[in-house]
Amino acid sequence: MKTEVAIIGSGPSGLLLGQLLHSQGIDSIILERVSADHVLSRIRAGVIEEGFASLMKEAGIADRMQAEGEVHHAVEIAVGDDLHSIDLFDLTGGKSVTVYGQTEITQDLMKAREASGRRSFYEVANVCPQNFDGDSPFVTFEKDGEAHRIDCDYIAGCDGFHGVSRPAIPDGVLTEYERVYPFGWLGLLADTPPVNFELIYIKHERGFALCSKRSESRSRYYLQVPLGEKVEDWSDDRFWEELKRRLPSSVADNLVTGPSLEKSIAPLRSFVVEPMQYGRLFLVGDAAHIVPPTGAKGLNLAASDVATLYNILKRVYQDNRTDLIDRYSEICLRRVWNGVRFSWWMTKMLHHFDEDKFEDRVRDSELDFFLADENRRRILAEQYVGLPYEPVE
Ligand code: FAS
Ligand code: PHB
Repeated sequence: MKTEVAIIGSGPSGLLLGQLLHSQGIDSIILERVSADHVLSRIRAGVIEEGFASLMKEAGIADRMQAEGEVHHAVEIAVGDDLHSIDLFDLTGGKSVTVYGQTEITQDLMKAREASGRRSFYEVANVCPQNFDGDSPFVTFEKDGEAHRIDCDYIAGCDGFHGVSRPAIPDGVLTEYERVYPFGWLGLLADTPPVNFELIYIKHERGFALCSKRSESRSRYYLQVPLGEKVEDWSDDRFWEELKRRLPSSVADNLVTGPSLEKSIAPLRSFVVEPMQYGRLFLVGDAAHIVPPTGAKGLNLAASDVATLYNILKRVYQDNRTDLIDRYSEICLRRVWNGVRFSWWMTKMLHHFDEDKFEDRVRDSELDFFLADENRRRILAEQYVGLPYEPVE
């Protein structure tokens, strides 16, 4: 088989890249290790930056997000029983975020991929990117026990943190930066009306909590739990009781509980690999970086990587601007490190760490300092709505 861009991974990064390339008449083949249903069963991100929303419009897949997504002009931070509103719209001169689940985005992208007629292979095995340090890269894989080879111009490694693309780069090329946090997030999804219209990030002595949503009838909640916790030790009742104890009293009475549709524990880490490319192989999204979800940046950073790679490849195919190929990693990493820093900062300020009391008090003081003043709240707001995408010129 031949194509212009071989894409490994059919998560949001791979699907969005494939759809944008298709909009410019550039062919791609997507390879995915699991079934489409399995990809859709993962409950992940919920907050979309304006840059991502614009990209979805450019890809022609924004209709349902515009109809069903919920635009939010503010976000709230609870410190113990005090609720602080961060007026994103006022503080950023009119910017907002959209609440629209990653599952819905992936569903919209899969539907568009099918309509585009571009080739995708699910439930493949032994995917192996090869010869990408030369001019004729290719990818081999197996499907139903049969071996296949895709000859291509470029390979996009959109295969997440546990994919094969990053490890395929020779030893000694990559530098890894990592921070593993001493806790995880226990997430619960339920068909119950959300406790609050705005999202609430809660700093509490018992641990962090987050009140989010997927719609006005479907809630998404998270509790900070120690490492090693098992989801089977958390009954729905235990989850709801613990969440209620961490909620500020002004909203606790609004909590509507119900049976969980999904419950899982996600470990928290910060991770970046440099560079994000090698020859004709590009690392995109979670294949190159991971952030703790406290800043709602994971999926949004994946989107800005896709925007950069798409804009480079568009210029390569349309204007023969092959000089831009080597700019991908440098452009992506500037925005990635801003997102990594913001996610680390929000995680550090809002979570309960068991280290020495001095660090805890310094963290309390830092959060109070930024909440206490409009100009300092603006620093938080501008990063939460997302920094601008860097143009490719
Ligand atoms: P993904 O991991 O989504 O997709 C990679 C795809 O590649 C997967 O479908 C995988 O099956 C496939 N793949 C892997 N190896 C392969 C191989 N060898 N061959 C073929 N295919 C292969 N972000 C937020 O903003 N907010 C959140 O609340 C949030 N919660 C999260 C919870 C969890 C448990 C995780 C893991 C992530 C969370 N994230 C969150 C981040 C998440 O949304 C990612 O940023 C987003 O999924 C990134 O998309 P991709 O880069 O496409 O990677
Ligand atoms: C979610 O709704 O899943 C969500 C929202 C905001 C975050 C993290 C997760 O920061």
